[in-house]
Amino acid sequence: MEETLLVIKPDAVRSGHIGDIVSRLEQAGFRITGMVMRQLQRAEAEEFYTVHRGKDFFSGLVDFIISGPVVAVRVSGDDVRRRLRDFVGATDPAKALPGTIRRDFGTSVRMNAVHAANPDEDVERELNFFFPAVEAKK
Ligand code: 3AN
Repeated sequence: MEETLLVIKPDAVRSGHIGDIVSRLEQAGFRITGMVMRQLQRAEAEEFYTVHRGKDFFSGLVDFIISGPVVAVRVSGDDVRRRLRDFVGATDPAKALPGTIRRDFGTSVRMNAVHAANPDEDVERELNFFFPAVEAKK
């Protein structure tokens, strides 16, 4: 069984879509195994998005993700890393397929409602960022 991470971004939290997004996940059969609301500090956000350091959109991305609280959701199931990415839709909401979360709740490439961990990057690192593994008992 796989685990992956979805983050409901500040735009979707502000517009009151936490429940809609969580509900859609459940209706589609995704199993939610963790959830936490956090206000990220700048240094934490820079660390979370470390793979994008140096890109022209990096500072705008960090400014946006710390502009309000986010909700991190751990999702578990067979092949969920790939399936959740499909469910979320393309980075640009205008190009995302009908019925996807970004198409319905995103408003721009930056304000695209959710982040879904990229299966080609370090999903475990992203999960640990929001859901740190409890240290094993000695
Ligand atoms: P995705 O989240 O679809 O994997 P990435 O990894 O290319 O997309 O980009 C990470 C995040 O950075 C995106 N979710 C988006 O919010 C933001 N982003 C990507 N490209 C741009 C851009 N050209 N302008 C503004 N923000 C961007």
